[in-house]
Amino acid sequence: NPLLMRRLLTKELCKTWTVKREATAHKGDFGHLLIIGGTEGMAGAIALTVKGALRAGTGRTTVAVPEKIAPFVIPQVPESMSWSLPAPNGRLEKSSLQDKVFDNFDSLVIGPGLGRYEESADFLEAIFERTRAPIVLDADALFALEDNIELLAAAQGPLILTPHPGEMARLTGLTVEEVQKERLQVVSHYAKDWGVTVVLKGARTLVATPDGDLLVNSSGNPGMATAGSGDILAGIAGSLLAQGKNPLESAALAVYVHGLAGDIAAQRFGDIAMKAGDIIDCLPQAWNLIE
Ligand code: NPW
Ligand code: AMP
Ligand code: MG
Repeated sequence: NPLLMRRLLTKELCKTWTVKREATAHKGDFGHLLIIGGTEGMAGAIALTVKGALRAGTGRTTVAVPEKIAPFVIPQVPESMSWSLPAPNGRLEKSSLQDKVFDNFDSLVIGPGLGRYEESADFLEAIFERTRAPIVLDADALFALEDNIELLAAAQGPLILTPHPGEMARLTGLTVEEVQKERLQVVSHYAKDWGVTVVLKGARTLVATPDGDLLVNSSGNPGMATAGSGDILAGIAGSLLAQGKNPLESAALAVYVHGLAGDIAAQRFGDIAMKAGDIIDCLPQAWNLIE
């Protein structure tokens, strides 16, 4: 019974999980994250994901985008390295990966602004074949899994899925209303069934693991119901995976700090005016409260 296993995700819990930096630390100690996504018309989504990751302590970040949007994404994130990938018709597909080697990455994020294409499922599978690193699947990577959920089994390392209720409904075949009515049961059931960590977003975001852990977030506010909000969360979670945190801690700490940054942004700008970029700008203050 998931209701018996649930815990409140609080600042005190998160304080036990933050990554401590030794005086002699170097960037190699904090992992290398590869972020893949973006398409024409959604260059902003992938930029927000990278910015979220950069404000979560990753040692090194590489962003991989279709060549057409690379000139618009890369200048926004000078701290990140980049791959400008060939993308026929602007779509990332299997052949876009060429002979790229994935061995040096400690974690991946796939999906923000990726677009919804027939080629996307094969693209995902080709990435799964190339790496054992843990992966965050968000946004259009989740769309590619609709009717292809068995593809999850092809991943060689642990997965974190970060659906909003609409994406969870698509993944499960339930309606949004059914997902929302039984959020705790639904997220716990599918985390076990799929063997992955599932973050069901929205007011009181839930984090469920395959072995039955269930956390209920206590941070966040409706000002975060704005475009790009979730793209940032995916970057933070990927960053924590790169830093060696396990999927539960990465997902939960990302959810909490993202919500806390959202709460600070709502205080500063108001829940009407705040935009996703404000959540990024408030991440430093949020981390300072958790450390
Ligand atoms: P509705 O609207 O209420 O009927 P989609 P997306 C539902 C990129 N972005 N509770 C909603 O239902 C992303 O990265 C780019 C209940 C609707 O059916 C993706 O790649 C940006 N229902 C791509 O856009 C900024 C909810 O889900 C559906 C719900 C598509 O992602 C924006 C909408 O979701 C965006 O991040 C909730 N809490 N939340 C950029 N600047 O480049 C959602 N729904 O169709 O999955 O589309 O989330 O916008
Ligand atoms: P996405 O729909 O992918 O952009 O993700 C939206 C993000 O904003 C998720 O992290 C949600 O948990 C958060 N969010 C959206 N609406 C609310 C709300 N009413 N209360 C708290 N957090 C929210
Ligand atoms: Mg999203």
